[in-house]
Amino acid sequence: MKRLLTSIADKIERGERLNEDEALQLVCCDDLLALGTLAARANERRNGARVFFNRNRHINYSNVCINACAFCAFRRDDQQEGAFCLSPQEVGARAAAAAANGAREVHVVGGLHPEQPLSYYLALLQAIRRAAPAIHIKAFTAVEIDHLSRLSGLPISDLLAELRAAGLDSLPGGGAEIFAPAVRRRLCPEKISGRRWLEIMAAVHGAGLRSNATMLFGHLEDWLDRIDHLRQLRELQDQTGGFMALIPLPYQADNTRLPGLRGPGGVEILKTLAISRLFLDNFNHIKGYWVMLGVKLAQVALAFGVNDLDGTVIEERIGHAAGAVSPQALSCDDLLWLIRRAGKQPVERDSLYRTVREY
Ligand code: V47
Repeated sequence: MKRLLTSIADKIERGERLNEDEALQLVCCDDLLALGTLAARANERRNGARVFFNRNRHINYSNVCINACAFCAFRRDDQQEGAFCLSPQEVGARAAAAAANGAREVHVVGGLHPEQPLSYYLALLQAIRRAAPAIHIKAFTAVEIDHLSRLSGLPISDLLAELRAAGLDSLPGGGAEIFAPAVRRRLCPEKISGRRWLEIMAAVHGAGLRSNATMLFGHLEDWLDRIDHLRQLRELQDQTGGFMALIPLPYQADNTRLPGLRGPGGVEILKTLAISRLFLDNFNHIKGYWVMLGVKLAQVALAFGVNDLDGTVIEERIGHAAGAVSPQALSCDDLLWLIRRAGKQPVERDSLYRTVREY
């Protein structure tokens, strides 16, 4: 193992790419701290001591969804108790309030609604744009984009052009889950395939929009599936360069339909973050999403290759429906404190990772 770690350390210093075999060998490494040190070094070569955050607000416009993913505690059937669908005016009002509080970005996602036409989604974007003209609108996962394309009959490129004209600025990374078809069949059988998710992201990047990517882990998949997922993201990134960050999402188990699963423990989460950092040599940023990691583990993750803590978030529903124990929001002071106490330099960024302020 020592020899493997040394040869990987050499590769990192030379800026060479790890292959899948090497990534799988790292999985067998029981020396968590050595693995973390390697990932931290890979990150440091890229980002130094800088750790990014932004002032953002999540807005979930609806929890009504025609899919019924087994891991999702957020979705409801139309008419079911607790189902909601916000009007464009309500979404606009939330964006205006967020902007008044200093937010630079809204992150807007929801379920696949059975009734709402494309005009509803365009109205959402227009309402935000009117209410908060300067705010960056990061909206709609590849899964929603596929849904809108099917319901409107528009090819993806035309659809993206319409959404852009209405205010869309970039796309979040949700809905990727884990690409392996055998896992997806049990986890989210109605959802678009991993291949389709990648195809849509290729079109998004081809249209000149940037996006993120996610990996949902710690449920039915194994390490081979995780490395395969990362490999496919790396290959697309080689072609397009359009991904900004990977967000590894540890599975939250409450109120879901995967009986007997607890989600990954802290050691497995840190290992997954570190291996993601080491393997994805063409991603600039690995985001530690404190909502799902927990605030304190997200801070520790800054020593395991993570260089971005997402942002203030303000109102989160998807992870909390599944039992996430984190708060709803962090203040800028909280984020600054976490980053500084990890021995790092806080950098407030915009949605495209341009520096807003160095602290
Ligand atoms: O797509 C759903 C995941 C995602 C559970 O792009 C769950 O900047 C864990 O994508 N346990 C939404 N995860 C969150 C997301 C995201 C978050 C922060 C930043 C960005 C970004 C994207 O949450 C869903 C799904 O993959 N999810 N249920 C669960 N029980």
